[in-house]
Amino acid sequence: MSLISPNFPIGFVHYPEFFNYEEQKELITQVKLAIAEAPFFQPTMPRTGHPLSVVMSNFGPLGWVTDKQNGYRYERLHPQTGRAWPTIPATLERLWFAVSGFMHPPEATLINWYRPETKSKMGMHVDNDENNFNAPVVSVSLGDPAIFRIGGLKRGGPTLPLKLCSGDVIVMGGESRLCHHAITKVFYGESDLVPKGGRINLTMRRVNAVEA
Ligand code: MD3
Ligand code: FE
Repeated sequence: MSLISPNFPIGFVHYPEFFNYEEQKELITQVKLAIAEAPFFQPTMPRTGHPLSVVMSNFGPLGWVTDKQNGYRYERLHPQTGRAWPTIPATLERLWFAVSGFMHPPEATLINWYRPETKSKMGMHVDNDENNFNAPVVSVSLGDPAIFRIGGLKRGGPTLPLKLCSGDVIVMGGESRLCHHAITKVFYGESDLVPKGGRINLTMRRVNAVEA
């Protein structure tokens, strides 16, 4: 079932429990395999070098990275191992074609781990490091539930909350694609899905324009 809220920006769709528990376990297995090849790294803010509260890795031909020196960008190689990112699991690629309405494959799947030890959250931001805003962003939530908040195109306006639970999928297309959003709270310790606890979010994106 998909839910479209009348108060949310046009193009935002929520699929509560798109993946059942067994499928969620399988996705966690895929994440563990990927992390063995491409370990979680600590992203840091451009210029200040201040650490983000989540740790990250990626699947796909491109991975989103950030550090003090070079800031937010997509890279083909892991910042520490210098190796290519693991390929996007078939289950996620199938999800993309099922819900994105975009005929070209995703190029990047960011893996965010919200750790219980650091009580990770994510501040208000816009995803605009891509060169293709025609494609939506597709995200999968796994593990502890969280409060996601979405605002408008401009910073500082009103925001609306949505609780994201394990197995939920959200699609941010249309006008929602460039809206501000944040993870303001994680209910740590509620789920036993993630081996070391916390919440894993997988965010699939198209980075480059589609060639003619
Ligand atoms: C809404 N991740 O990685 S869900 C991110 O749960 C990010 O880890 C959050 O924001 C998380 O950038 C939020 C995904 C999400 C991604 C892109 C969006 C929500 C969005 C773009 C526009 C509006
Ligand atoms: Fe985001």
